[in-house]
Amino acid sequence: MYPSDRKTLAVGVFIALIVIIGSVASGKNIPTSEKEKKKPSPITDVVVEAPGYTESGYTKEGETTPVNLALQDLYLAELRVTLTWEDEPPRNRLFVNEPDTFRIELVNSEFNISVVSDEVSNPSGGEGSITLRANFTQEDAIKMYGSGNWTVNIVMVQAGNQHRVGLIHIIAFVDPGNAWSLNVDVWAWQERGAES
Ligand SMILES: [Ca+2]
Ligand SMILES: [Ca+2]
Repeated sequence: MYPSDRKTLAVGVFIALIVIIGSVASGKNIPTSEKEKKKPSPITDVVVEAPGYTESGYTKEGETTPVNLALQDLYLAELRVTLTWEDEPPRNRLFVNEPDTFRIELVNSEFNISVVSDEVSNPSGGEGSITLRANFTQEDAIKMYGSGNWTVNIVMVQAGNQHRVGLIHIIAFVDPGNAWSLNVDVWAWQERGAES
């Protein structure tokens, strides 16, 4: 190999290196959002209602009943969770059944989501109700698509006992817990190609 050939080779390697370094650097400089724009989003801006859930059950005082929601096939836009309950009627007119207190939690452990309601007591002799709402951006919906980890926890905080009218501190009958109804309304970002 002649000295002049070596020089040519060295220059060639040097140019190749510049090209490689240049392409890596320009790749890094492209903002993520611009890269994403090149790929069409799987969803549109339209929000559509999806099938909801209705469940009922009974939870003892101090216990939690988890209800799993199968939402993996949706690009979630909004979840609205409503718990309703009615305390048992008192034994007779001489008794009062003190209100029961619930709390609900909407949880997705995979995405560190935990929306917790206040603790709510039913009005004496009336129906208690708690509603939790969670909204998700299109970006979040795309990230969470496919997650099967949605759970609503129904927490029976306290069941107020029955006592004789006027004798608040003397328990006549222990209230062990309460029945409830759960309703989950679901809205999702419409999938591209599903427009009617
Ligand atoms: Ca009660
Ligand atoms: Ca009760």
